[in-house]
Amino acid sequence: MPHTVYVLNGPSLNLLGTREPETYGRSTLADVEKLVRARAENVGWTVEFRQSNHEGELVDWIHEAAAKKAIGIVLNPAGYTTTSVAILDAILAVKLPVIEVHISNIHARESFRHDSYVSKAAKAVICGFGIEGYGLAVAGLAALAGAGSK
Ligand code: CA2
Repeated sequence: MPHTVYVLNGPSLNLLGTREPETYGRSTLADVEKLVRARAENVGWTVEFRQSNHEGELVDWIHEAAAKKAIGIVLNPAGYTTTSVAILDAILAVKLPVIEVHISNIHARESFRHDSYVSKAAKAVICGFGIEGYGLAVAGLAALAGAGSK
């Protein structure tokens, strides 16, 4: 059975590519999915790619990833980054490697974006690389898992 990586996207990321291109670029979430699937395929992994505007649904998917024995999670928590103890607790509970991704460099933006609950439990954090950050996160998980390219 191939390993599965869960790629979870938080609120409003369904709008990627349609607003604020100066901050988030012009790629859509469908482009992100395509990129991630290609990178996962390189290491023989399958992808569960999801987006939700609801905190509890993201929590459920983190639990699901663990129940399904996923190899890890790539998570862009979007607006829940700086507010969600529930998502932090879910990550602490599942003990899967979580790579936190932000398209923009949150540290070069308003101070309210800097303090991430998710970072307290994430294995690694990638921000500011645009959507390439998702590809880097898959590569990072593959390096952690010792998966060679296929
Ligand atoms: O840079 C990122 O990936 C963020 O996680 C995006 C969040 C923001 O709250 C974080 O501080 C940084 C916002 C996601 C909203 O998604 C949109 C995408 C395109 C256009 C409008 C909203």
